[in-house]
Amino acid sequence: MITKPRFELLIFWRTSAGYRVRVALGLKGLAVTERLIDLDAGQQRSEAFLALNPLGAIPALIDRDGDHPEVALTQSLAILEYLNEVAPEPPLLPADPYGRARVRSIAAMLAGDTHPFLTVRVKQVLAATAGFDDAAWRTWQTHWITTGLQAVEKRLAADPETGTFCHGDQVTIADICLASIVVVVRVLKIEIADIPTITRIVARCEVIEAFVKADPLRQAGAPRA
Ligand SMILES: N[C@@H](CCC(=O)N[C@@H](CS)C(=O)NCC(=O)O)C(=O)O
Repeated sequence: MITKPRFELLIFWRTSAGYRVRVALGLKGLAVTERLIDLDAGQQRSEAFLALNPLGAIPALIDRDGDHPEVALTQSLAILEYLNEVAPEPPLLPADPYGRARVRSIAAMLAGDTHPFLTVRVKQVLAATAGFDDAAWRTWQTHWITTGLQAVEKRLAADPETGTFCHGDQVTIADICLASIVVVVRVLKIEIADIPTITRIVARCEVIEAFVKADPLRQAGAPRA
């Protein structure tokens, strides 16, 4: 009998938040099937998807063997914490409270205070209400990515807790969030100056198989170079 993988991930090829979950599942060696939600076709606002996530955003994750297989988990940071609890190895958070707070804070700078400005729904409102064309949207995206990454760079470069990765020498949720913004920068072909620490850390992440396999440009539906 063929059994289905434990997890089902609702996702698109080009998604920073979904990339985070792909990486975490890969790091933990968890089997997953993917269900495509085409953001370009607006499927995130279909009635069926809104029933799973009323915000109309991916990723959403179903844990078929979890306590609530009928519910789709949403919000990438909550999903990463969930995966870290149901599959503790390798840990994606430090063992000490200060370390966990530092990692969650860096993750929030990226996933909470940088990424949302770059989303399709923000683009659509700016186009409809402020007359944004493609050039204005690109200026907007470049501004918010630069602001977020340069703030994280300052923080990482100045802090002795920064090691091979954002926090010491183990991959944490902070590294996953950092790489999730850098891969979007690459897809958008935007150059961000003065981020040497980030560049070093992400290069180190990107020799790890789970990061390589989650690369948006390797997913089904991605444009061919
Ligand atoms: N805070 C959410 C953000 C989710 C999000 O905005 N996802 C984007 C793709 S990266 C999306 O679904 N956008 C669709 C839209 O804005 O219409 C998370 O971390 O999961």
